[in-house]
Amino acid sequence: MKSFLFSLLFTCSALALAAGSGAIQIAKPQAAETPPGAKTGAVYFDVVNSGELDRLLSAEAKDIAGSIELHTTLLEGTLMKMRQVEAVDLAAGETISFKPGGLHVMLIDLKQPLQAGQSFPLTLHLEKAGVLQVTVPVVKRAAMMDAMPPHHGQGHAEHGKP
Ligand SMILES: [Cu+2]
Repeated sequence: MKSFLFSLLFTCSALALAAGSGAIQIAKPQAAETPPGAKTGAVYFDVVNSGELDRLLSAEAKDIAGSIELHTTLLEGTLMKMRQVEAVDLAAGETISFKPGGLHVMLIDLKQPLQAGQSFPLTLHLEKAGVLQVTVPVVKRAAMMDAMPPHHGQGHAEHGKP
């Protein structure tokens, strides 16, 4: 009985992986290099949803970061502040951009600085598409599209921690 349950679970997760590679595609994944001693970093990408409405629920990269949160960036007065979001809606047929100054995947408690030229695996959990594996290259800050907002990497950004 136990082994039957196990193989059933295994089959389900294999199906989820196959579904994940279909309707949802992750394009242009990248993370900015971080200065020595930095405890946080951010991952950006485009989510191309060619299927029905889905939601990005969470992400993990256990070798790289102690924890990961989904963040959005809001302008409060003249200050750019990051806020954790529970999930990110991925509308049917839309491309949702995670980019500097907007939505991003926040790497918290980095185990080591991110160095340009490296890459690391990131696991994304989606409500319908299941589990997606993404390889994220680390790029030089200057190579990021547009300018990085000043709140990133300067130590005064809030991460919802006491
Ligand atoms: Cu953030």
